[in-house]
Order: sequence, then C-alpha cells, then structure tokens
Amino acid sequence: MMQTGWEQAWLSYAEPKDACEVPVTCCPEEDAVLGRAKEELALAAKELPQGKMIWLKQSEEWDKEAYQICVGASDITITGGSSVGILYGVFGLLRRLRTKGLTDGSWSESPKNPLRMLNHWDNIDGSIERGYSGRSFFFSNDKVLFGERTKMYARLCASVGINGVVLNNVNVRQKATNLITQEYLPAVREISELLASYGIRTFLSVNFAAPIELGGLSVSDPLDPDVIQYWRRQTQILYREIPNFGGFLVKADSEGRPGPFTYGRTHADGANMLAKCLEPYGGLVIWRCFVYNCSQDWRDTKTDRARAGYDHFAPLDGLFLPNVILQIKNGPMDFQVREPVSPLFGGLTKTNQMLEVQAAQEYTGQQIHVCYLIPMWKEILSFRTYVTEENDTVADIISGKTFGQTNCGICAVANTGDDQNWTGHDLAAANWYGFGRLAWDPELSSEEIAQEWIVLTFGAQEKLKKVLGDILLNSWKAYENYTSPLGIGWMVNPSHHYGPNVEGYEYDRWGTYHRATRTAIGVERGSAGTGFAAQYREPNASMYEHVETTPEELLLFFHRIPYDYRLKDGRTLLQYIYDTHFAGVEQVEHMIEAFCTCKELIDEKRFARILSRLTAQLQSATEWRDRINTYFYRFTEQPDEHGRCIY
Ligand code: GCV
Repeated sequence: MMQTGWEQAWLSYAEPKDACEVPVTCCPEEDAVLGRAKEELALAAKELPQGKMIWLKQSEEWDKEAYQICVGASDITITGGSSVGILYGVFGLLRRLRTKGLTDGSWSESPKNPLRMLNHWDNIDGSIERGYSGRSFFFSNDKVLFGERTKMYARLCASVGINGVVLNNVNVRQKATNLITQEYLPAVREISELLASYGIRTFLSVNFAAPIELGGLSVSDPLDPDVIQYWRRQTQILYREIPNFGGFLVKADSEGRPGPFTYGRTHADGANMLAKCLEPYGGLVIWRCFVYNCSQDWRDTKTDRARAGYDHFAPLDGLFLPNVILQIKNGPMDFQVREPVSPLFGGLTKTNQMLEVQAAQEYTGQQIHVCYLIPMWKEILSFRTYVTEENDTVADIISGKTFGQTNCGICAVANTGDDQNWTGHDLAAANWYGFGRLAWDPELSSEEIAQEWIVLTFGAQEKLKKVLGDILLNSWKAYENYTSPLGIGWMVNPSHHYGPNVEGYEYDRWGTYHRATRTAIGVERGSAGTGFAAQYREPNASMYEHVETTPEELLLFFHRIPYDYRLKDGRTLLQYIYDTHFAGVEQVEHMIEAFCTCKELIDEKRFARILSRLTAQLQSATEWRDRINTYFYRFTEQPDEHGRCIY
C-alpha cells in the first residue's frame, strides 16, 4: 500500500519501481496529461511486460478521447486522438493486462457518451448531502481541500473515463454561493488544474439567487439587465482564473431553491441567460429537471408528482440554447429502487439531454446494504422511447445518436467520501467503477463490469470471482424484494430515508403516496387517474395505461390494485408481497453464508468490513420484511398461505 489515509481501490498495483525503469517513448509534445500517462505507467511498472518498449503516439484524425493499442513482440504502441486519448489508452492497457492478460494484436476504443460526469453533493462545511462514506474530500470548514487524496480521486475517475466533475452540492447554501467569487477561485483553480491533467473538466453548482446574495441586487430575475450584467461579470472573472472551466449546474425552483418562477419567467429564460454568459468561453449550463411541488396537500389526489418534470419541461422543448443541457433523473420521482424511465426521454426532441442516476444509495440501502446498480442503469439505458423508428433508446438519445447532439451524456450523484475505502461499503465501489465503465460503453454487460472490478480490486481467484459476482448481481433484486413492492416506492423513514416506515411519507407534503386501504393500494396513473401514462409515446403509453400490459415490476407505480388481484403466476398481490419479503431476507442470509466461505481469500481488514455491513444489512432487511408484511397483514387480516410468521 502506498498511502495510509486511503486505499487504492481498483488501482492497487503491485509495488512500483522507479519511473526510469519503464522504457517509454513519447512522440507528441509532452503536456500535463501525457505526463500523467507516463506517471501511471511508472506506477504500474511491475505489472507491465518486462523488456517491451512502450510508444505513446497521437493521431490528429481521431476523436480526441479515442485510443488504439497495438501489442507486438517487442513493443506496445498506444495511439490516442489527443493526450487524453493516450491517457485513456494507458488505463485501458493496464485494465486489460490485469483482467485478461495481454496477447499480441490490437484493439481500439472510443467513448459512446460525450459527457461522463460525477455530481458531488458536497457542502462547503465538509458534510455531504446523502453522503454515506464519511466527509467531503473537497471541502472542510468552509475551506477547499487539495492534496494527494484529490490526485488519487482523479486517477480513479480517469481510469474509468469520467471526464467531468461537479464539486459542490446542487443545494447551494450559505458560503457555497461564494465558490464562484475571488475568495475561492484560486483554490478551485488548483483542483481544476489537477483534474484537467487527468482529462476531467471542473463544474460548479451555482445559486440562482447569487445576484442577490453576493451581488447586492434586489432580484435575480433572468431578464433584468443588472442581473445579466452581474452574471456576465462573474463568468468573466471565473474564466480569467480558470480558462478550462466546464460550466454551471443549476437546481432552480426545486425543493426551496430559488429560480426564475419567482419572476414569472420560464426555465428557458433562466438557463439561456446563464448560457449566454458562458458561451464566449465554451462553458455549459446543465439545468436540472427535478422541479415539482414539494408542498402538496396529501389530501389532494389530483396532483401527481410523477407528471411534474414533463409538464414543466416538455412545453419548453426547442427553446434552450445549444450550450444548455437538461439533466433528467432516471425516473419521474426520485431514485427509488424501481421506477419507470422519465417520459422526458422521448418527450424532448430538440433539447440537449443528460441522464442523472444516483450512485449514492439514498433509497437503496445507503451503502450499508449491498446494491449493485449497474443492472438497473442498463435497464434504463436500453429503454425504447419510440421517439424515432430506430436508435430511440435512452442510451441513443443521451449519446447523441438519435438527434446528433454533442452536448449530452450521463452523470451520477457520487457515492464517495473521505472513508479509507472511499465508498463506506467496499462493495459500493463497484457502482463508482461501473458507472464510469458503463458511461464509456453502455454495451458492456453488468457481469463483465462486475468481474473486471472484482479482479482489479480483490484478485483473480475463481472462487472469489464467483461469490462476489453472485452477491453483486443478485443484490438489486434482493433489495427490491424486501423493501417497497412493485414500483410503489418510498415507505422509508422521513428525512434520512434509511429503514422501513410504511406511512413515513403518507401524510406529508412531498407528493409520494401509496394510499393503501384494507382492500387496495396504489395511485392510478392511467387515464382514469392522473393521466401520467399518456406522457409516454406509443406503444409505451398504451402499455402503461392497462393493468394487464403494465410490466409487473411496475404494477403499483401505474395502477391502484386490490390485494386479491392475481398476478401472472397466479399468486395474489398480497401473497406476492409476503413471498418476496421472505425471499429477500433469505437472499441476504445466503450472501452472508457465501461470503464467509471466502475468508481465506480476502485480507482480514476488508473481510471484516464487508461482513459487518452484510450483518447490518440482514438486520435491516429483517426489519423491512416484518414491518411491511405486518402492515398488510393487519390491514387485510389475510394470513400468509405458507403459514410463516407475521406479527
Ligand atoms: C440534493 C432528493 C434528495 C435531496 C436532493 C434532491 C435533489 O430529494 O433527498 O437530498 O438534494 O433529491 O436531487 O436535488
């Protein structure tokens, strides 16, 4: 181990040799990124085939991030479209070497998505909103942190192709508003230069009310000349300090954050005003579509939060400037264990789009439960929107294939913190690694990504690959089994969102209701209800309209269903709920049994860490099972057909 305060995660190479021991010849003129590529080869020197010369070359004709690797008898040539392409080539070579081994031949790669970003919800005081891995490594006590840990983070990101990072929380509160001012810019520049040397652009979340909070103005109306002048001046200062700055991420008119609605303006007015200021410098505005009424009266059965994103943004399609990207959460609600894909994908045809997923497991076990999210993200990416006859999946839209856009891509809410292993649960690092790999190539399978990560992190013993692979690949389904059923979502404790509370959000203002009675559960979202299903294109709209054609895993998202309704396999809805909750807990028990058979194959520290998380998961899963089953049993007074214990 090279460092003491943190681990090397999937970049734990064998002990390095001196840089000079790797025979590298660089043809392009050396810049900071090429320097990193050579540094990485030196760090991994012991893993490289001995005696082979390594050539680093550049081909002007290629996509900048693309690379080709040729392995010959006496040398290896890495050619990149730019020095970033070469850096990705170096990481690609090392990954191949350590997972599959090298044989003579050549292969090429280029990323499918232009933007592959992490959004950190780090606050300037060092706390992290929905952070489950310790404190921030970017901020502490209103100061910006910078050092070797930042570098290790950049290496880990670059190794999987992440090329953009938003440093601070979308909820920009108090001092964080000042990040765009001279007070903080020199420190942000230090981070941004380091990240840039790994091919990563730095972005900041900004407060839409900055003209009031910092500029001394009385409004932040996007059409007010003084407000426009304020932002123009601010971006000028910003780019003077950080010429390669990526742009702004904005959460506006959402959960109490200020926005253009206050002034009767649209989100296009707000986003475009900022976009015009950033445009001369090549900067982007990433504008979030997470806009809904968070002060709903629970008695109001007409308002449907699921509809809100589409209702707000579909009418604005085509009105955004070319350097604006709408950032859309994967589902219409909020990162639940199971949701349909947001109908904005397929609803928008003339607007740049970015998919937002959440690696931080806010609603999927908070990095105490193992929940490998790649299978979920792959389902989302492969969803057909029918916006065009072909190339119409979410993956096609966000990669630019459908509409030829270049300002588009995918981002994840980061799951990192200053814990020694970066992600709290050691197995949660598979979501960080996997996000980058999937963003680079959505065609990779969940299995392939899991296996790569296991080998790079724990080694290549077959038994370990099998056991950890099975745990990861079954984990999302297991979590879904023992938590809220068939897409209904929520049922969590308010505020911190950990653990079961069936009515935790039932009489609250957040628009997240299941409306269970003694005979039925669910919100009807077909035409007889809120009409949400009609926001999809055909044939999806009709599929979701009818109970019989709605995919069963989403049944309770779209429809209100009586407990005695028979599912396709003949079981009643109630019996299905009981069965899955018993099964989910058994799955966790099996994970623990299987994991314990690997005691000799994992170092003591990591084994103990993972086992303690699995044990906590079992306890929580049991609580989920018993609370959910008991809730429905007491309501319906119908026992489990198999006579299992319900309280
Ligand atoms: C950053 C959910 C989370 C909030 C988060 C919000 C968002 O509501 O609970 O913590 O705020 O999503 O995505 O903006």
